[in-house]
Amino acid sequence: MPIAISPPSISHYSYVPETKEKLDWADLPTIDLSLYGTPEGNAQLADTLIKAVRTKGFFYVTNFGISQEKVDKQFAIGQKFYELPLEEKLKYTPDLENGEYNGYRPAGRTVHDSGVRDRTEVYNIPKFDGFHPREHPAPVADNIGEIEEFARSLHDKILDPLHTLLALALELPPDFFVNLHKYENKSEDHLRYMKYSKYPAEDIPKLGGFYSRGHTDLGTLTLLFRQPVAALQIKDHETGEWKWAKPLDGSLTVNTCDTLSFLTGGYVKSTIHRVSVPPKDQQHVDRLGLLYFARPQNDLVLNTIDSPVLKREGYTQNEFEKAGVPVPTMEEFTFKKQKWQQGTGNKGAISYKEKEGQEILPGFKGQLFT
Ligand SMILES: O=C(O)CCC(=O)C(=O)O
Ligand SMILES: [Fe+2]
Repeated sequence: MPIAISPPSISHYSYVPETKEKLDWADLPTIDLSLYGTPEGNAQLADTLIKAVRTKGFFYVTNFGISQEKVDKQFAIGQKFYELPLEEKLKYTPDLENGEYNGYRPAGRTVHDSGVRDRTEVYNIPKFDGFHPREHPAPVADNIGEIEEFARSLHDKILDPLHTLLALALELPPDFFVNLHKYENKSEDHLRYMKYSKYPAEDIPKLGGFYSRGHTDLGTLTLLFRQPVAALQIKDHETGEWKWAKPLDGSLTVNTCDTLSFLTGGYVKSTIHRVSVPPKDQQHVDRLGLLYFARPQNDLVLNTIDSPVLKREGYTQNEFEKAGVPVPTMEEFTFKKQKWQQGTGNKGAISYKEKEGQEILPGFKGQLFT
């Protein structure tokens, strides 16, 4: 019988070599999901997880049960997408000024202090929950079944276990967070292919050291797949020091985000991270990223949850509640923060300085960090 071979162009992705430089790497805890599923394993992992998110805000996840081949295929699809001509990609740009974010975001909308523009492109693919129908260009449309399967597997194999562990750590019913993130409920989760194009050597000194400024993400958890160009840096909650996130084989990195901080009254902090200029031996390559942004259902009102741990520890009010302002729903918060992140005030491009400190909602300001 003939063997079906898929075209090499889409099934293959070559990773660039890792840096040889000695960087100040973060020492991050690991959630080994091969231990998940027994009462003892879950108790141990829940303890590691809550300590990780309260101290570092970032952790590795290993043994999550999705093959490297499936991950590589997603990078390959992302790469094919970015090879499309700009005019083709621009056909998929949503109303970024008003907080729409699924589809294509071109580079050049943010201006560094020196006047040099960013070189970061984003393609976001919404959750396949029936509420977000979208047209996609060929490299994505031709593989949409596999993309859906991959996105759903992230939910089942990674997010559900992490959400269960988090509920255990907060002494809540185990399905508490799983139920707020049900795949069939309308939410603004998305899968992202992200490309940071290399800069001409003469522009690198004009970047102030960063491809993008320090920020927090807006959802509950962000999953970042391993890619070898060192650039992601994390601000340690305890020491305030910036450390590099090391690309570890067979792992993904996870960070906690704004919504989890709201829901836990600040007990779990939203992690500050930034994208640095890569080390010298990697400045000549493009950096392709694969990410998944998890968010609870849109109609959730973002009040602090009722947890025995939070009560005992005194984390019973988030910033909205403390300020006595209306507490937004997830949908309201998402679109307002996306608008702040992506909007340029209809000018086409905006500086970091102009964005810093703008009010997103009463009780919550947009912050950028260096
Ligand atoms: O590319 C990275 O490593 C991080 C990207 C990031 O922080 C984001 O897209 O929110
Ligand atoms: Fe981020």
